[in-house]
Amino acid sequence: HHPEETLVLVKPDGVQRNLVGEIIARIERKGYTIVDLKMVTATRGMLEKHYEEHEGKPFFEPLVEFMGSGPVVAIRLGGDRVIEGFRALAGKTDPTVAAPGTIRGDLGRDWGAGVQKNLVHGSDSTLSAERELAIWFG
Ligand code: DAT
Ligand code: MG
Repeated sequence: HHPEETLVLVKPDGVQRNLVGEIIARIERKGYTIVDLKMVTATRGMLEKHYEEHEGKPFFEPLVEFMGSGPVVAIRLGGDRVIEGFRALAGKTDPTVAAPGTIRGDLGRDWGAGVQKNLVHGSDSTLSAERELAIWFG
């Protein structure tokens, strides 16, 4: 049992680029615990819920389409302050400017679709983590 849990997704670009092992290795080296893990192709319904805070924004539709374009790896990750800690490991949303040393900064770049292909998702608060873990792990 962990004091805090977060939802991590390796997005379709991470799976397609064979970076699942690299990303999981970084999470494990940091010391967090993989509590549960699965590969899943998300339904539109799941993605609309997952990204409900972004509904109505110009990038919402392409984001939902991209996230459903192939399988993702969903991870229930545990550890003290893991929500904040994984966000730090992931780096800034835009991989072009994400700091070297972070997942997005080391492994990501702009592939012509703006900041959409940024390899990973991590919940941004305890409330989001609870809500998102329910969507992906029931
Ligand atoms: P994060 O994934 O760092 O929490 P977010 O919650 O603001 O970022 O946005 C969710 C995802 O939506 C993000 O990973 C990539 C995409 N996105 C965010 N801002 C965008 C923008 N201005 N243009 C295109 N895609 C964007
Ligand atoms: Mg977010």
